[in-house]
Parts: sequence; structure tokens; C-alpha cells
Amino acid sequence: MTVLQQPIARRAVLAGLTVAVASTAVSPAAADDRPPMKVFKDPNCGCCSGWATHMTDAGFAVTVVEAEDLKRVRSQAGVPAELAGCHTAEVGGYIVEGHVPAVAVRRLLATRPTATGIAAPGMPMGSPGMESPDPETFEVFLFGPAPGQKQSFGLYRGTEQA
Ligand SMILES: [Cu+2]
Repeated sequence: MTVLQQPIARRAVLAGLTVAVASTAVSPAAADDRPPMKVFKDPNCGCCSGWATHMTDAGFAVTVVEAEDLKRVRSQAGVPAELAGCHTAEVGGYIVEGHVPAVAVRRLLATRPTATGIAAPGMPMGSPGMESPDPETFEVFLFGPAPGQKQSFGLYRGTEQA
């Protein structure tokens, strides 16, 4: 090891220690944590704004990006066409497609499965942003990273697990 490399190696060790300390202290801090989330939506989509508000209320630091070509955003994000919703979000290294409840996103970020992301395809009645007096039960899917890879991430009704 050269003299120049040494401080970098020491810094890496210190960074590792910082991560270890932070993860043991995660429980009390979790409530104040505001994971940054980017929401790509069509400028004219009202239910997309409703969903962004739901995520903000649930404690995410949401940035809305008005996108002209959501189909392109979706395909670049690796969302299979059959799982398409009306908006696409990025949070914690994952993609969240459509009207997924915040509790499902929290579970995704807490369990960190090997996947591209989760999706609530279509426009489920009663889902966050699609509030309805007659909510339906809808499925959230975990998808990727391999093309076509998809499994259930649970059934939801309104903002909660069904
Ligand atoms: Cu919608």
C-alpha cells in the first residue's frame, strides 16, 4: 500500500463503522426518516397527484417530475408492459409503479428483496389516489430483475393489506 492509498483505505473502514452504527440505531430514527422519492407523472394526471400526496403524508420526501412520455420512462425503468400503472416512481433503488400503498413501499424498503420494484397495475378503485366509497381488493406484484420475473407482493384494499 502506498502512502497515497492509505488514507482512502482508512476512510473506507470508517465509513463501514458509520454504517454499522447507523443500522443498529435504526428503530427509534425510523419514524423521522424521510426517504427521497421521485414520481414521474403526466402533467394532466389527477390521480397521480393524489398518490404523490399519499406518499408525502406517509413520510416520503416526494419530488414530482412531469414527464411527457411515461411509456418511455416505464420501459427504461424495467416495468413490464402488463404491470403498467399511471405513474412511475423511484425510491431507495427500487421502482414503484402505479397506485401502490405506502405500507407496501415501506415493506419493500425494510425487506429489500432482489427485484426491480413493485407494481399495482391499472387503476384499482379505492387505492391511494383513487379513493372510492366502494374499494376493490387489488394485488401488488414484485417484478424483475430478470425480464418476465414476477410474483405476488400481497393483496391490498385501500391503503392497507387485505
Ligand atoms: Cu391513476
